[in-house]
Amino acid sequence: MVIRSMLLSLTVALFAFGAHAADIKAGNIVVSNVWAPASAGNNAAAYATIKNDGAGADWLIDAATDAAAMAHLHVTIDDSGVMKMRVVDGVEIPAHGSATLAPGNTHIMLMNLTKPLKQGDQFDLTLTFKNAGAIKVTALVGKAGAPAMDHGSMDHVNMDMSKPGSGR
Ligand SMILES: [Cu+2]
Repeated sequence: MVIRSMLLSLTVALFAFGAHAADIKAGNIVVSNVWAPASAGNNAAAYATIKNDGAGADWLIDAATDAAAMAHLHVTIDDSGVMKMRVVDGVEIPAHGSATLAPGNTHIMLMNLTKPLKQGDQFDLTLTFKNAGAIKVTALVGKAGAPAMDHGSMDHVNMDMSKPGSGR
């Protein structure tokens, strides 16, 4: 079992080495650079660049993955010098514009990971947009995070753990 999982990790690592996740396009939405830093605790965050080629705004309204028990959309806010995270109903992708989910900024919070995210791993993520619908993407696991990505040390405000699935 141990050997088998080691071989599996090796295969995944070899596959991920030098791999570049392809842009995924659905309707007017193009999702690229989907990644997550290697995890240090039970939770992690996933990031992506989302482009909207359409003439109307769209909203990322939900995220789901088998890699964690729950996925929430979070924004990071500076509350008098203390960085806190807050659940949001949606992330706007402006018309002919883009939104970047990045460390210290808007992110997809992965709560209670199924297993630790190791550098070189990848996992599926389904992003649901108000207009473009559900888009399945692959996230690549990169280097462990800088302190700004350490969600374990950050407060979560307005977190309702009784609400599974999304921040809605
Ligand atoms: Cu968060």
